[in-house]
Amino acid sequence: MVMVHGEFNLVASEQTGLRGDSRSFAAGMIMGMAQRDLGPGKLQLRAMLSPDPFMGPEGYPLLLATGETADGIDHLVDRQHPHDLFMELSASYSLPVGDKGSLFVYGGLPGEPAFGPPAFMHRTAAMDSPEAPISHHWLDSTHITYGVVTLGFVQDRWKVEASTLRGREPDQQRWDIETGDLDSRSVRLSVNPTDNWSLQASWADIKSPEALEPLVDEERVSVSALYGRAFGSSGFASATGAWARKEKDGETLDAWLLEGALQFNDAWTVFTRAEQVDQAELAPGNIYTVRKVSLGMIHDWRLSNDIKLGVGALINGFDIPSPLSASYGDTGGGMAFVRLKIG
Ligand SMILES: [Cu+2]
Repeated sequence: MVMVHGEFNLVASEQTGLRGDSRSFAAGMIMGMAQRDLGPGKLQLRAMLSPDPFMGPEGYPLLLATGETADGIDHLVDRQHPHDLFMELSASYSLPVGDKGSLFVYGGLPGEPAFGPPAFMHRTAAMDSPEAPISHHWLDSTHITYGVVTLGFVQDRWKVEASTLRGREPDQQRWDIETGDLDSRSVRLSVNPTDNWSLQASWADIKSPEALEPLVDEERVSVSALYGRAFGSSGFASATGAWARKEKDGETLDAWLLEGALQFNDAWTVFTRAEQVDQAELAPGNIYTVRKVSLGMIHDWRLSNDIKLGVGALINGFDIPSPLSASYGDTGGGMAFVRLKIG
């Protein structure tokens, strides 16, 4: 079996205030998956590529977002970093065990270790929004990890996994493949109590994630719940609730996320997200709890069975405490976008 899926967004983004900026960019991904029986089990190969490197090393403006670097010298602040060209190149092999169980091994260069909810671009409640969450570096930024091996066991509705991984985040060279020791680890327990719910709790011990702070290690914990069900004849309703904690340099930093999407029918989808993050990088030396909400919609036109063209927009609201708020001025923002969805 072979499957291909692609999604491309052309986005015009504006973030207002003293630390805002505006720019247009292309984002998205193309994903291919192949699966076949091999011996007593199943082999799966996955490749996922992103056009993000074309944005340039500084990514796009996103107030209150931090993480990674554009030049290897300064932290990216109030911007979302571009993703690497290779988001995933992985192989996995799973072996049935007993009646409802299976044992699997997964390796990726890059790949996604067993930590957190699915990355935002793969969550049903988030995938219609072209905007990255500001909680990305708490919940799901490990989705591109250059070197990961995971061993997992599935029993009916339960799954337990353990990963060994390279802790360092991708560097500012977005076109290459990086290597290094698998110096970090994570574990995750997941359960789908009903067909509508998917819950997970996970923990990670990450060695030297940031190139600019090589002596700082991080411990992360996350808990999340995903909900989904059909809506009307062709729509869906979906939601994510997540919390994560980062322990770093003696500091405890929490992030909360709630997001939802409602597809009324084949044409109309509304989506929303609310986040609260304890941010230590917006004003070095201080921790501020900042909040953001987004609300958007998209209208799709079906061009063929497998291809949809959509036009959408979203608006942002920010809540920034003083005295930090003085450096931001009058914040606001939004995006307008055109999307091509294939497969
Ligand atoms: Cu990411």
